[in-house]
Amino acid sequence: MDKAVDPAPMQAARDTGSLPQAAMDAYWMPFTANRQFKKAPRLLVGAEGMYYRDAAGRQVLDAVSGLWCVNAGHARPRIVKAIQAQAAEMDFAPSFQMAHPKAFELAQRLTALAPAGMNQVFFVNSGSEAVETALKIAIAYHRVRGEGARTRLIGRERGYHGVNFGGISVGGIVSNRKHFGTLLAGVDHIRHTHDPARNAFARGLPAHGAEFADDLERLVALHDASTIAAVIVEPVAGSTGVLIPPQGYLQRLREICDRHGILLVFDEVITGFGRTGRAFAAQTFGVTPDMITCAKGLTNGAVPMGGVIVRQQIHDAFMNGPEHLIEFFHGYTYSAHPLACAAGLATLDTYAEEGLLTRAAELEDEFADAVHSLAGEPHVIDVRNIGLVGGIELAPLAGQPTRRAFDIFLDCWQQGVLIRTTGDIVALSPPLIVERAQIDRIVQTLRAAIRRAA
Ligand code: PXG
Ligand code: PLP
Repeated sequence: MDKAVDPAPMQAARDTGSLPQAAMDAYWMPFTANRQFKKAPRLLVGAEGMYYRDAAGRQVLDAVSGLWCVNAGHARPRIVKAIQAQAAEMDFAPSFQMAHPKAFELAQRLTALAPAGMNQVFFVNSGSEAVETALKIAIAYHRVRGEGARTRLIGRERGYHGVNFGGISVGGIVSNRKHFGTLLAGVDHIRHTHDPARNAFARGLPAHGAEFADDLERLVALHDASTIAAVIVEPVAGSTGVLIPPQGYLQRLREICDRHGILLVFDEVITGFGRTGRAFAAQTFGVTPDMITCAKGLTNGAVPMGGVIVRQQIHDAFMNGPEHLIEFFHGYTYSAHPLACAAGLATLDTYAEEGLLTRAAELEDEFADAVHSLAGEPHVIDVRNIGLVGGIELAPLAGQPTRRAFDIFLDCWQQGVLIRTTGDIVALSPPLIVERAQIDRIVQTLRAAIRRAA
């Protein structure tokens, strides 16, 4: 049977601002209400700086850095040129038993941004792969040191660590887990840190809840430390709806891990590259983990890439045995892809030249004032902020959870502002180049949408 193929969906989109139904059939969209979307598609066709252009030619202010990744804003010329030049010079280089110079250069530049002692990086292609890689490094690390019984992995309720099996196993978002069977064995979770009864409308780090870290002691008592390889947490939980760590919480988690020989992994896929006011949230909070997973902002979202930044001594523990043998049986075809490395180098140059990795700290107070001005609007039950991240939690519409926030998302889109919602929480995370007037426009658009919402 012949399959009808629309010859030029892009042209159709340009001409009509939309796509014929048939042209949308074959694409099974990720994390999307597919049927609803295809009835009223929201199509982006261009991007520059703080703005997207949609298929109807409208400018849309990007209040979420795409998906938390375009930290330097869109289509930055330096990054565009670097990708174009690399594609022409060398499209691909195998990364197993071979390498290209930019991979080493990017590893050096990236680890230079990381906390002291974190001098090694393993390249992957996404945050999800970074998480799988970190979990595997943790288990294998204990094994090469003769502690092969340390295989248990600990995550946290409401955590998001991507969508692969390891990541959803340590993750704590029910809808991402419940469809997929028994997941990875030997995983447990500490409790989440959300405590609106004590912390609602806190600015920055909430005052209460350092003791939630002690939940790790409960799991140590239950499983014994000798069976636990690692704990993985997001320093700021993003996907679940912007949960800021209580004051002292991450320090306490670090202390408990140290006491019991457990590795601490910070999943900085969202918090990395300036989102909280320093290169990494580890630096913002003054807590150094054993591994940092990153992705997204590493290439400004322009080419898929992730990495696991690892303490020197963890890497060194693998460098044993005969030198002709592979030390770590892991890697991806596209690890350290030349286009990604070129994009990464140009991205780090852009961050450095424009001071973007600390810009969120400079704007933090004004951004906090702006988002906290939404307290008191209808349905708003909490506002949270850190760096250039804001979370606005709404009371759900009775009997229709997520509906209110999604309607607000659609309203903002119609008004030309792209926000992000998860459950009934609105998340804001604009590119780090955002101007003050744009912060005002984002918040005023959101305010009007909240007031209009059912
Ligand atoms: N860890 C964390 C902490 C993340 O936030 C991943 C891992 C997975 O990364 P990849 O590149 O495999 O998607 C993420 C990704 C949202 C949203 O709006 C968040 C993410 C991705 C898409 C949407 O909350 N986080
Ligand atoms: N599946 C098959 C059959 C493969 O040959 C490979 C890689 O060679 C993979 C999956 C993994 O692909 P990637 O390295 O891009 O993750």
